[in-house]
Amino acid sequence: MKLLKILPIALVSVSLYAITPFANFDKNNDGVVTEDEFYATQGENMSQRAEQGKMMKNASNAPAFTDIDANNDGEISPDELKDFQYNRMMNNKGKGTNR
Ligand SMILES: [Ca+2]
Ligand SMILES: [Ca+2]
Repeated sequence: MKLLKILPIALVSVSLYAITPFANFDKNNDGVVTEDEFYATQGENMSQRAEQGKMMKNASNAPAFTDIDANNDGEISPDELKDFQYNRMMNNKGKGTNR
């Protein structure tokens, strides 16, 4: 039953970004996420998981700020985050890992 071992990893990598709400990223509540806020939140998520003893197998898969900032204005809007999370979910479902 290899599937049982693979599944939790897939769930973790999806949940990390699919479930993190915009408000978690937007530390100062100004309605946009800056690069600093983005990486600060990402760092918190990763260190939390490291503390729980789950090393980040998917750390290298972590999205870059520029992946989410679709219009390259240096800020992530709620829509940009939503689109990114949606696309990521679709990619995970449809293609799986094809590296
Ligand atoms: Ca902000
Ligand atoms: Ca933007």
